[in-house]
Parts: sequence; C-alpha cells; structure tokens
Amino acid sequence: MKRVAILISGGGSNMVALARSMTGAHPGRAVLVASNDPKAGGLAKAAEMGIATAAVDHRAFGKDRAAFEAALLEPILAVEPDVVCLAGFMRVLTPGFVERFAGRMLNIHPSLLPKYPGLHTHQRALDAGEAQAGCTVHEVTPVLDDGPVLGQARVPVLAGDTADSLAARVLVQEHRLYPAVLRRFLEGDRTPVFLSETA
Ligand code: NHR
Ligand code: GAR
Repeated sequence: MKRVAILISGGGSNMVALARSMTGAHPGRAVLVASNDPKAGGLAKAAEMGIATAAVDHRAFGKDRAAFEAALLEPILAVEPDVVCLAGFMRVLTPGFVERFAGRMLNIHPSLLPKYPGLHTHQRALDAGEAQAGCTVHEVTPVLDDGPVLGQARVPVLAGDTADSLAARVLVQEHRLYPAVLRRFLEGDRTPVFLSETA
C-alpha cells in the first residue's frame, strides 16, 4: 500500500476527493493532511475522516521559507510518505523541499497548463477571452506549475461567467481528475489522462 501525504491551505475539497478515493482495492491510503494554515477548513474534515493532521503556520517564520519548510517537513517525514499531493496548497516551495520528493510530488492547478501558471488563473482566462478552461495535475518541480503533465480536464467558458462561476465549474472536474490521476500514478502509469465535462 502506498502512503500518501496531502498538503492543503484551505477548504480541502480536493483533499476530501483524494482521501475518499483511497479505500478498498485502491493502491494508496491517505496517511497525513498537513496545512500551512492552522485554520484551514480541510484539517477538520481530515480529522473527521480519521486521517492524521498537522498544521505549521508559515506566518510564524516571516520571510524564512526554508525554516517554514523545515518545520513542515517534520510531520511529513514522520509518516514516511511514498507520494505527496499538493491540493490547494498556497505556498511556493523551495528547490530543497521539492527535491526531497522528486518524481513523487503532485499538484493540481486550476488552469490548462502551460497557460496561466501562478495565481488568479480564472480571471486571467476570462480576460484573455478563452473559450475553454480547466485544470491540470502535474509533477512538482522547482519551477512553479511547470512539471510534466499527468492529466487535464476541460470545461467550456460560458457567457456571463465570472471568476467564481468558472472556478466552481472547474472544481467539479478537479474532483474527478485528481483521484483518477493519483490512482494511475500509484500504479506506475504516468501517461497523461485527458477528461472533459462529458467524458
Ligand atoms: N512549488 C514548486 N516548487 N513548484 C510548484 O509547481 C508548486 C509549488 C508550490 C505550490 C501550487 C500552485 C498552484 O497550483 C504549487 C505548485 C501558490 C502560489 C503563490 O504564489 C503559486 C502557485 C501555487 C501555489 N503563493 C504565494 C507565496 O508567496 C502566496 C499566495 C497566497 O498565500 O495567497 O508563496 O497554483
Ligand atoms: C482548487 O481550485 C485548486 O486547484 C486551487 O485552489 C483550490 C483549492 O480548493 N489551487 C491553487 O490555486 C493553487 N495555487 P480546495 O481547498 O477545496 O481543494
């Protein structure tokens, strides 16, 4: 059984989708949910699901990202994860942290990468007049939102969309895509999977 640690910053809906998927014959189990924000709503959800949790408040470390990451690393290493999943995790990670989990750290990003890496992706897609939007699961490398693509799901941009309405449509697909990619990844399959709203 592969041990999966999940890093979150917020509500944790992707974390819940991943954790729910990892039951029965699934090759993985969620062994830790960790957050940089002690108030992240996902921590309580994880605890309710019986998953160990950890919180390391990045604000206590000021601008010292390496010190924050050293503190975050402790509970992660303690559970000996095979794979680390970023799921709405909002702190850029330094190369030192990323390299510890090279080839076994995934992220879900709410755009069709390589378009719109970084923040505020939905507003940027709307401002550019895109007809389609979506989400991408990729391997995490030291370069932000840049690693090999493991899967993408597309949605249409609809007339009258706002960043919030588009984000909600994309999030439904995130909850399908990330569990599908993680299962394949744990089975050793890194060929990308492509989903759309209808298939
Ligand atoms: N770290 C590395 N090295 N590589 C990636 O691909 C990463 C990563 C850390 C997080 C998630 C990412 C996303 O999917 C992610 C991918 C945060 C920011 C950011 O600018 C950007 C991208 C992502 C996550 N964070 C600000 C910071 O100063 C804080 C923003 C905030 O708190 O709201 O770290 O989009
Ligand atoms: C998701 O849409 C995720 O793709 C995005 O934040 C949301 C988290 O929701 N991630 C980023 O923007 C990373 N920078 P969740 O906490 O409910 O999973």
